[in-house]
Amino acid sequence: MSTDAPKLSPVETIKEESQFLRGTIGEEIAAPTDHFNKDNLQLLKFHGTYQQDDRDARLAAKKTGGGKAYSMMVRLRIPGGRIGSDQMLAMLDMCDELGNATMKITTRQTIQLHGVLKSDLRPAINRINEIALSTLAACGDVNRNIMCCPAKRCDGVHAELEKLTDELTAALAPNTQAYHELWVTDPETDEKTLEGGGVVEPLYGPTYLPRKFKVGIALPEDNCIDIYTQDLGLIAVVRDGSITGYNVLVGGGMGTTPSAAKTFPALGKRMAFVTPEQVIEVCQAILRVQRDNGNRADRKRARMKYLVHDWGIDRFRAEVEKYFGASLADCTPDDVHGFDDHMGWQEQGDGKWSYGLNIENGRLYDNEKCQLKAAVRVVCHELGTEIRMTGHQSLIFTDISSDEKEKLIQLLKDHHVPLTEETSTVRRWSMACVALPTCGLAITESERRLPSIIDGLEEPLAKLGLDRERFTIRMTGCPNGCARPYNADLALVGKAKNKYTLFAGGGWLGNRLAYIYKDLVPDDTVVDEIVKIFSAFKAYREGDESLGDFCTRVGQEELEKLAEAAPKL
Ligand code: SRM
Ligand code: SF4
Repeated sequence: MSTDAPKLSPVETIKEESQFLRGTIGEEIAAPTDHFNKDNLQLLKFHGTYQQDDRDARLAAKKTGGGKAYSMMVRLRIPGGRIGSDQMLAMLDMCDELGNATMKITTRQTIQLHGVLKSDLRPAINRINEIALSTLAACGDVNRNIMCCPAKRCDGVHAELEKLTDELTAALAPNTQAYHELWVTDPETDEKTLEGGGVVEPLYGPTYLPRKFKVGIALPEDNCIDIYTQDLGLIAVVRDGSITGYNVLVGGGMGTTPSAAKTFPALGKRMAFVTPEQVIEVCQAILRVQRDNGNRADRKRARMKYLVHDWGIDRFRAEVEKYFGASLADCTPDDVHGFDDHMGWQEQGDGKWSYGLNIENGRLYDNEKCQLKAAVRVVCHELGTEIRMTGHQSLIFTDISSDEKEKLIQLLKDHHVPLTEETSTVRRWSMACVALPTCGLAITESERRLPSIIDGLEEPLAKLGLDRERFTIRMTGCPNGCARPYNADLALVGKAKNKYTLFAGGGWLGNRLAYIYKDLVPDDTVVDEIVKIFSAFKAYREGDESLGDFCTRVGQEELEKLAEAAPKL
């Protein structure tokens, strides 16, 4: 029998045969091995965990004939990045006891533990659930952690956004009992409830989505969650202090494979306006359109951005309206026009304060120079603050009274933590993905390299008088785009061993894609190349245009000429 339907990708079969994400994970957890088998690895992602091996150790082992040093990365789902100080303390304990003693705040406002041994995986996820957090759907072909402005503000608008984030998280969550059975209940004594038939997952069905799915919610004046990079973005429309609805954007996404022209980064497209009463059902309808029509044969083209691109926004919207059962209104003109990173002191509106602490590349650690982890621990302990994580891998301590402000700063100073006020603007607005040594897809360094690149840029920026200029520099160890490089003012994307593609012309507002300025830039020339761009910006900038606006106005070829022509430092 021949059929024209393209062959499904192998991951589709794994999902279908998995009994709603069970596979043989239970048996493998019980087995005395140091790693999981291939099929279960795909399923484990839905449970919030990835198998990795330390790539530094792999390299060393190669020389001595040793094997891989396997461990698990465990990612939490923390809607809008809101977490209690007790929960933060428990996670800090866990990273010391079960992880590699560091904790990573991610670009989607959540936490990752690295270095968890297979034998500690069940206890780790179990403990996470015991503190009322979860890892379910932190990864996998489902809706991921929903991003939302983390600022604590005592106004109706922020409260409404937080409520929507929580409701939408529940409305788009997978329903399978497998998670509970594997990690939460006692495998020895508790009964298993093996499921069958599509009704178990009324929203997803037995094969879930063709690929990951990401949602973000923003305010026009504050695009701190990068709305244009989300599969589904909601921009709140506010009139007289109340939310009247949301402009819905669809089809954003960063990942690309440079050698495959069929793949590309894309900004979300404005689709329709929805009222607060419609928003959840419309989001479910969008997810279902992608579920039923997204590409299940080619995972490289399975994200919703390709469906939106291939169909065009009008056809996509018509299909969403069909699933929703009614036509939708057009978008209002409201769009993003500001970006607050919420760093430093900000008033909450209830007499209390929040303090945003810049965490370089989101990594919490302790060493002789700086005891960041210990500082967060003591602040949580002594000031009992609620913590919020930002989409720029940083954190915000909330609910600080005026009397406690000095104490908070002193605690940070006692642990030699650089205060936000002492951090250069360029460092504050930079971010890097994890990359080496844990990321299996990394081609180059990123998180471990960006700090020294920023070191090299600070002095030239000061000499040029640009040290207070706000622009984003983002870095990733491969083209997958985990630090959202393709809409930044400047970006470095790992392309080959020790070589980066240098992008220019995005912007801090996040609503424009950057272009390739130079490809295969050797690591040791990266700082020089960027300084030359700064010099051109200083010499040829018009008015107060931003770095990204300047790069876009002049374009790639001219920028290269201006970078050579500009006075050298
Ligand atoms: Fe990511 C895969 C880390 C945000 C696009 N990402 C990975 C993996 C799991 C590597 C893998 O598949 O084996 C990385 C784990 C590394 C490690 O050791 O921890 C990884 N991604 C991260 C994090 C931790 C980067 C960070 O330093 O903060 C971020 C976790 C976010 C979260 O909490 O959920 C992270 N990843 C992103 C983002 C940014 C965002 O979502 O806002 C993107 C670009 C947006 C997008 O999805 O288009 C992103 N990650 C990818 C892709 C490319 C997807 C694509 O459509 O092509 C991959 C590879 C894949 O899925 O095949 C990937
Ligand atoms: Fe890994 Fe690439 Fe993502 Fe960086 S961008 S974390 S190297 S997959």
